[in-house]
Amino acid sequence: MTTDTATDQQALDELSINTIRTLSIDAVEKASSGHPGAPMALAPVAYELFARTMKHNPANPKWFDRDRFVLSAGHASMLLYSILHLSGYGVSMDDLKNFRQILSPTAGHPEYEAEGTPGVEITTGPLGQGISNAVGFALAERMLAARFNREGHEIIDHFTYSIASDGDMQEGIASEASSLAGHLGLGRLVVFYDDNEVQLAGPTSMGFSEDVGARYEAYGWHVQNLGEDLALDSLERAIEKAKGTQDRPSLIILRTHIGFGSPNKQDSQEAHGAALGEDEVRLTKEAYGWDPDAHFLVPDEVTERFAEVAERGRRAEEDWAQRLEDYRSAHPELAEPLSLVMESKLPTGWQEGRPRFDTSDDPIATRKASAKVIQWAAEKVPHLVSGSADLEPSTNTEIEDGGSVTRDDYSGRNVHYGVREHAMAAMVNALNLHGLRAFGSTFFNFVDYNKPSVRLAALMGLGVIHVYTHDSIGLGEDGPTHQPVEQLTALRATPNVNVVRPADANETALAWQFALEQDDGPCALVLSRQNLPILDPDLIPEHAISRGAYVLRREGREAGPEVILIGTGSEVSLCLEAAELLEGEGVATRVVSMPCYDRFIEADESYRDEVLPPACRARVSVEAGATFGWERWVTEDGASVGMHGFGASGPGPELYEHFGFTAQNIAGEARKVGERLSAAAKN
Ligand SMILES: Cc1ncc(C[n+]2csc(CCOP(=O)(O)OP(=O)(O)O)c2C)c(N)n1
Ligand SMILES: [Mg+2]
Repeated sequence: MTTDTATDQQALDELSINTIRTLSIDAVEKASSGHPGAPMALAPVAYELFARTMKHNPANPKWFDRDRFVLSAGHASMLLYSILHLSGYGVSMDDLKNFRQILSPTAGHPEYEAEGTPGVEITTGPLGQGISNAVGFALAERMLAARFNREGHEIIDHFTYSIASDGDMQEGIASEASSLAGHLGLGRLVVFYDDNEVQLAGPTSMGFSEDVGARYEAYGWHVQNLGEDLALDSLERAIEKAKGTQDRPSLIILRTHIGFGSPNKQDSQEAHGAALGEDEVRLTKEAYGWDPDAHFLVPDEVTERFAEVAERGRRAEEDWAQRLEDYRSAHPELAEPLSLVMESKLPTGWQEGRPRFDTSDDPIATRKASAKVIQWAAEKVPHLVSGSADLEPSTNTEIEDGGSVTRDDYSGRNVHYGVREHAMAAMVNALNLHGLRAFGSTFFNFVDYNKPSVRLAALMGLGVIHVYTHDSIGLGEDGPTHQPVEQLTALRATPNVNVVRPADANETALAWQFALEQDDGPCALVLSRQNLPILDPDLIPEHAISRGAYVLRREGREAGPEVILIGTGSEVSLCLEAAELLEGEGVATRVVSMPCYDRFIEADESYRDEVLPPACRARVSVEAGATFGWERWVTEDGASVGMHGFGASGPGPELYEHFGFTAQNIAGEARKVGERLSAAAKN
């Protein structure tokens, strides 16, 4: 390259970077809301990644072997939208002009949807999530490489890049995930830390003074600090070094200036989360050598520059597609399992041979039944991957003979997340988005430790699964710190989550099948620690979970029930006992098992009326959790046996007595409801 062309190239790079900056500024200005400061500062990094470093094909954002990019600092969304637009992803100029408007693909924070904004790999915005998702993507890449790559066929061979801000670094989840990434030696992860010494409320010095680099070194990361040097060649050299360090994840620290180029707002929190204002925009554009009267301007040279990027990406994918064909003919036995991952699918006929438990079998905890079902599912679904936050001996979630995922061998099927529930859930989201059918597990009470990531899975419509055992006071002596009370209610209130609390081993088998079939929202499998009697499998319909509830015990008269007992999970058997007592007194009693409250809401009205005939208002719900929400099914005329405070430390069976979860008490509540209703009828 002659000096002249080098200078030309530099000028073109600079022009491209300023295009990212001004597009971001203009979009925020037009929306009168958003975050211009970070995109202005980080434009060189986005340009370096998308135009020079990353292996990606804008024409096919779903290319399987692409490098992944996660904008952990989701508030800087305009940085991503600008670079996606310029690179030729399906984000149009109109989309940029509609930044933050209803139904626009350029939402306030990047939102992933199956057929959503092209190039957005995962939803970010709640700080700390993205960097943890990036750890999950990097782990998925290694796990898939270990499964599928063969000598001379590196069919899975990509990197994960992320940009994280001060807020990301302050969040606990980032520490959890980064610690695990270091432990697992995820060398194909490259994170840029935007060390700009400013956050929303003011300078970071108000509440943040640790040495982030030293912290990441202690996690086992490779750390480089470029200071203020954001020259493209410096970035590129640092990235090359990071990529060359294959046994450790990399952190590249950049001392940037928020609101770069803005004469009055650079380095101030004022550039963080508000439009710069018309006058300041003019001054800033002038500082960039930009026409202050131009809006949403993309110079022709920049368009041409990115056309090269698109062309390079197209060729890269073409080359890979050829290699994939070669791979498939060299290893035909791997073609099918790889397709399942690439298409996030289950093998045809996988449901055959679902475990069945008999009434003559000993009572069994649903967590233990789940363990048996997991072995069956693991055999049928090769890309099923288990994991636990240090509780697999208790959640019974290990895939036997599946092996552990370690830094020396990623081919295992059990991920040991350590006591890092939040990072686990964020990583499970990414593992699933990368095609693995990964699930996490912990005690139900600790859903509070990972709920933010489960919520994002719900928002994204990801069919992730979480196994939550020790689901009530029934867990016993560990006491109220471990006994969930309000967790069922909280999860049920979260849109798009299927909360399944099976009543016995057979409902558990169905629940697993249901969970694995979900591909548009998460499923929480809420399981008991204590043993439960096995219900007659012939009484449990195939739609028991998908329709949410069913009649488990029919009343002993043609005219319909006088009383309906509605139970979930471990309380269903108690309802059956109570029904025997009531029926013995001549009260026609129906028992409804409701393993999935959420699904029952969505079931046809006619089906709901069949299960809960509107004429019968004497209804009692029984669940060892908060009663909040049960009015919906028992109506104002019914009653709810549930928890009205926290649990207590003591043996499980005694706690059940103590808190009124006995057949006698349930029957008593039903009688009271019946009496109240007949008294009202006489008045
Ligand atoms: C979990 C979470 N808490 C709070 C916020 C609101 N919020 C958005 S950005 C931000 C901090 C911004 O500081 P920094 O991360 O350094 O970004 P910068 O201003 O440097 O771009 C906060 C508190 C959030 N998005 N996520
Ligand atoms: Mg900051």
